[in-house]
Amino acid sequence: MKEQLQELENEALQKVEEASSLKDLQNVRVAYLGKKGPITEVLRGMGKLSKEERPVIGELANKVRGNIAEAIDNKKANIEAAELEKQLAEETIDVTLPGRPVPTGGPHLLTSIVEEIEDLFIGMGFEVREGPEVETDYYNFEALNLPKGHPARDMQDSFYITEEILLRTHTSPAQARTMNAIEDKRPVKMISPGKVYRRDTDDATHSHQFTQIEGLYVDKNVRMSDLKGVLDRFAKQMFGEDREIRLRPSFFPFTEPSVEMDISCKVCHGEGCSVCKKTGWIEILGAGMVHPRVLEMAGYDPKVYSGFAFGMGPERIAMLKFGVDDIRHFYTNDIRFLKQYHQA
Ligand code: 2NL
Repeated sequence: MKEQLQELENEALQKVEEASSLKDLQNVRVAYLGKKGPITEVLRGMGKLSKEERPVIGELANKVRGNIAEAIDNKKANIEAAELEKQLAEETIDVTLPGRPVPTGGPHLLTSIVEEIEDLFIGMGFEVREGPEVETDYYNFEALNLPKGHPARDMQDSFYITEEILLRTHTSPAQARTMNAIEDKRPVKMISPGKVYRRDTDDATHSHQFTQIEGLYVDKNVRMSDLKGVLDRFAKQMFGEDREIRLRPSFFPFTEPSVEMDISCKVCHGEGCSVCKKTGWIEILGAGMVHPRVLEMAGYDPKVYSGFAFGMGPERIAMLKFGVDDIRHFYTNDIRFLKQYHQA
């Protein structure tokens, strides 16, 4: 029996030596150490041995089993190391391959347009000043010559937090606040971009939340021709040097006189087509000379100072510039829409 065990050991060690893969090794383990293997068999047959033989054979069988297991473990480590070595040698990185493109984000179309408009006015000496979106009735309406009960308040119905606090309906209150805060009443030349809110039903051209950019220039001797010159520059820089502007009389409670500005249609150059509804002109923004009462409420003497102001919707500017047909595209964040303008 001793010889049988010794032979088994030699045979198993030989097989371990010959194994060239983890699978071979596993087969050796099952064949020699498994439940149906020869060593288990020897141990099972121990009952038939004499009392003297039993511990000797038992010890030897355990030793043989230990030696085989150890040989398998060692060989396993060797094979694994060799496989890793082989993998490292084979799987080298080809640094000359082109990289995988990493998808990058970009500014939202509305952000790009607002920044373009800001840069344009900064170039003409305007400062960017922002104000709160949650406003008081005073700054949103009163200070802009829209007293309680004024019919124009209806058109700017808003979301009220209390009777006196609301979501602003335009960015004008930011300008009124800025004028108010200037203690030495020096000239003001600012633009004010930001979100505004109105109680409105959303459709292709209306949204209950949208953005505005307003401009204000208050100084001595500011005239309507200054307004026209600044807006003409804006229109040409934004839409093309071949564009003309035209001012039409209009009404805003905070300006007197008030105007609406159109730009010539680039499709028909003033001839009349479907883009401009056959008029040759496209409405871009509203403007006017700051109402003397608005100046006075902000602490500027209307006998000494005058000013112009204008307001526009960046969504509308972007829609005209890029032919966007639905204002809701700006807010629903469909990446297929937004991606088209990452270079804009
Ligand atoms: C429009 C018209 C306008 C103003 C905004 C303004 C601000 C102050 C004083 C006077 Cl502090 N006016 N802003 C003036 C005229 C028109 O906006 O259609 N916006 C989209």
